[in-house]
Amino acid sequence: MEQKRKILTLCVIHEHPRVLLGMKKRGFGAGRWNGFGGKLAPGESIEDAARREVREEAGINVVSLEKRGIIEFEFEGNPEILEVHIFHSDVFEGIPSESEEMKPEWFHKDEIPFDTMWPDDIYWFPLFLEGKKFSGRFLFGKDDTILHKTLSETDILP
Ligand code: 6OG
Repeated sequence: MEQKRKILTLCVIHEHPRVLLGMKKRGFGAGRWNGFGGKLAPGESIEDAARREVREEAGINVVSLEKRGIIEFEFEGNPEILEVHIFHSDVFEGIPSESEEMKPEWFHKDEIPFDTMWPDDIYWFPLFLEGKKFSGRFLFGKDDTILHKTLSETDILP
């Protein structure tokens, strides 16, 4: 079966010891807290898409931006691969504000609401908060349960 790959961005603002997450109000992942991000516009670089999505969804401009991870997500029975590029930012301009898609809120790093996040987040967030780089792959089954996962630290990310 041919596998279709879709590139997505995900940016978490980490102003130690707090992180900015958004409650997704509609679409894929609605009802979950997550970083800010989405699909690339035609001709757009991954980093430019990450900046644009944070601006559109949280109303702020990221000044620092560092890629920290790439995770591939697959859903059983669906040939599509979601390749999510995860970014860290600790300097930004503006005040986070609610958009049509996301309601931003700060969380202390020890009180991240993993119960209402994608189930993969609990595995990679600790690496992210420690400043590590990582790559991995998650296969989800029915009810978004994790059927298979690989996750490892890496020095190089494309
Ligand atoms: P739109 O399709 O709304 O962007 N995303 C995921 N994030 C986490 N933490 N876990 C997943 O496991 C994810 N799958 C997708 C990427 C969707 C946003 O959700 C992220 C994008 O930031 C399956 O444009």
